[in-house]
Amino acid sequence: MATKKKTDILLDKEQLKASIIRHLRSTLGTSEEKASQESWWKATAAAVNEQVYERLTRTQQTHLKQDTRAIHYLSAEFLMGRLTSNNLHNLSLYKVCDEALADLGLNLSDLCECEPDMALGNGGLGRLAACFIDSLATLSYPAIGYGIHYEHGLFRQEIQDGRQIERPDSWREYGNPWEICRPESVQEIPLYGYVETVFCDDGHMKKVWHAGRKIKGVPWDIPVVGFGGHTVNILRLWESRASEFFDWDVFNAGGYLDSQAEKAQAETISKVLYPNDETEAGKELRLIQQYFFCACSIKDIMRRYKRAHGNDFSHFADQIAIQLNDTHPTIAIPELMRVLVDEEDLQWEKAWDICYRVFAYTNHTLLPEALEKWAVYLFERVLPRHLEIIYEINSRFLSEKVEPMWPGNDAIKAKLSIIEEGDVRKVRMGNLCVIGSNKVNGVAEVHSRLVKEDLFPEFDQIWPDKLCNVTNGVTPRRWLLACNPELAALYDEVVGKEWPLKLDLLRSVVKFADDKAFQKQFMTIKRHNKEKLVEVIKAETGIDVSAEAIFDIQIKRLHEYKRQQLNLLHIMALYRRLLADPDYDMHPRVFIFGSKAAPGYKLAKDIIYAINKVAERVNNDVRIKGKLKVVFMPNYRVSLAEKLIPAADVSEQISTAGYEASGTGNMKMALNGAITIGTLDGANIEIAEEAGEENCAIFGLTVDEVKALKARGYNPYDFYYANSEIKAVLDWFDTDYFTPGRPGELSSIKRALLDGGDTYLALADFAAYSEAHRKIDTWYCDPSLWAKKAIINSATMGKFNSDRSIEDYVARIWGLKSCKVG
Ligand code: NBG
Repeated sequence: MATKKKTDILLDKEQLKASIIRHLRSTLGTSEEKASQESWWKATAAAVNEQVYERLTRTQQTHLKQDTRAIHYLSAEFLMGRLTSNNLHNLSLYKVCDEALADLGLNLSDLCECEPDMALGNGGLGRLAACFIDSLATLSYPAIGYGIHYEHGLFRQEIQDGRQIERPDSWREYGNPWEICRPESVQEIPLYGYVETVFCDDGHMKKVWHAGRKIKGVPWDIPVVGFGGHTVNILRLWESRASEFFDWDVFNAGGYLDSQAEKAQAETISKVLYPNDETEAGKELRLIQQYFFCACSIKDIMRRYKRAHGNDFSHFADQIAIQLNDTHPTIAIPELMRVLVDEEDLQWEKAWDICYRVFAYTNHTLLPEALEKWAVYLFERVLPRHLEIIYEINSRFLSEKVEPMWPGNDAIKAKLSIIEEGDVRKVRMGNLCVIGSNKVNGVAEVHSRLVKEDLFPEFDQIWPDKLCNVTNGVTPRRWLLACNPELAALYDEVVGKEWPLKLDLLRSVVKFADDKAFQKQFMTIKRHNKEKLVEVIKAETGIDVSAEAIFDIQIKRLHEYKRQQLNLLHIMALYRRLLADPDYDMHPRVFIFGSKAAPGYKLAKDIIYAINKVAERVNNDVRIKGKLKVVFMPNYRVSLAEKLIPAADVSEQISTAGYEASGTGNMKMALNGAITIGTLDGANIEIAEEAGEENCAIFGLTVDEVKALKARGYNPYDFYYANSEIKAVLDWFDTDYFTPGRPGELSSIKRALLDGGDTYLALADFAAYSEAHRKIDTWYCDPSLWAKKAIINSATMGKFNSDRSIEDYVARIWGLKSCKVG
């Protein structure tokens, strides 16, 4: 028998069983007789961790020895979801574990349900970061994710009488077996205070920041297991604690908040994730949160660099790449400048050269309200030295780059300046990011084009090679292998077991798209997934739906630009048609929503309420013979997405063209065999290119048409008066048809669509959307045609593997070498 290599998975079923029982007793302090499901889950995680830690150590030793360039991914959000099944799959231990637990009378998927989601993110941006660190480890790149160890992740959503209620999410109330505290790497972070100019003995001038407070940053490491289990990188999340440090002189001189409040503030920094993904919170706390995790991370990066290179910074930019995931970590740029200039005594030019080579920035949205700006007075108080550094960066930028290109042009200077003038002067974090980064990327082709043409055209003129594209991707390990085991097994059989690494291999399945036997296999799997979802829907909402129906799913944050309201208008229109003619020709359809609204976003919450009220009425109306059902799944999150996505027939991707930077749910649903009904926006365009436009239901205004319509002057009343169905549906909102005895409760939606100007052109796209739905219906009524389209969609999504995105980042931005762990 061949001897096992060091990297082989060492555990067999008996060993794993023994390890789980050992941990149940010695780590959890319980016994087989008494143990709860939760204890069994934790014991299982502990047993798996024996493998994980061993590989983690080996990875770290290898990286230290090889001393290769590493990527540091700074992100305020990492939406990790659950880790148990993911880690088991990536270690190739899932099957063994399943069998081991079955022997013990337990069920692995039940145990996985004990794990709370790590919901340390809002939506696409945070989930993308999670997919990226999975891919980085899978591809053996030295990488570390840096973020915030929020005590409470995104709120838990309850629905009461149709309305969203926010409840705190306490994901680690009873401990999380996948994280390790690292007190040996605690950092101290300064805040507030003042800056002093001192003259050194050698005559040069130096700035000294006397902090008013210091906050302790405690790192928690989450191992990130690459597929195949060779590389285990880490995600390092910082938790804030009050530090003993307190400067009475500064405190007395400044007359700041009382000391108790400041202590509480120290611990508040990592308490909650801001539940806005596309609006500015405008709070001091948020700026401090950003600075806190960036400063901790820069210190950590410095410590590790110095361990290998001492005070010789000439290799810094060769060794270190830092990616800024959106503008949230922008403050890392002036922080690195501060450390290099003030603490390491580097010349400004030298330090700037390093910074510029180290940083790159990803833009995730064009929505102006999401491009962060912080009041100058806030900076002055919280980060006085950083403000000086920002001024210096700005003045050099304006005189060295802008003035030579547009001599004497004050308008351009005002536009490109990091400082926005006005009643309240502001720091524009987006401009700072572009000026301080060597590359700036958008997240889908069309988005990157708009970043160049509309958002940063002058920056593109100054640096023609800086702005680029890296289309998003998703990890096929979580979003196919783990969440859709039957389809994964079918692909194993047909294309071999390499596809989770080389998703392009699925393309060879296209040749079976017409094969009746294969169609049957494929659609039987979809049917099973739908049947499982029927149970989940019943358990979560009490609503009965039939797996016979088309499952039409829209899952994403609630935002007007994503246009859940358009979906709702169409549902109401279908309902009207059915009421007018109960034999109206349509295949039974279940519309499923999953969505959280930012707590302060009133209209978004009204839309959730309206969906639920329409659902109540529609679902209980016997006249329509069950042809239409509407389901709002409460508390949409990663683990729920894993159940919804494999069961989707239709994927709703209906944003106003030009507004959805990319989307990633669109990729996941298509990969699992759903057909996209979508606009030519974000990654939908590339999905349609890959799958073929004939296999998607593309509709609506294009980016250029949206711009043209807006330029002409869009009047939603034109559509209201011209289209009797639109008028009838909108007028319905003013009645009490859906809210008996309470007319007008849903009127805010009509108002936003008419008097509010319908910013996102829902009425303009309604007719085309409705037409696209008819097309979907016709296709579905031809099972073989539908199966063919579904198969082609799934088989052609190879491009949207996040491994491909990472390879693009490596080639276009980071210049890393992979580092195999033996
Ligand atoms: C989101 C976009 C999505 C995109 C993700 C990941 C923000 C600010 N942006 O379209 O809205 O898929 O980022 O890039 O959350």
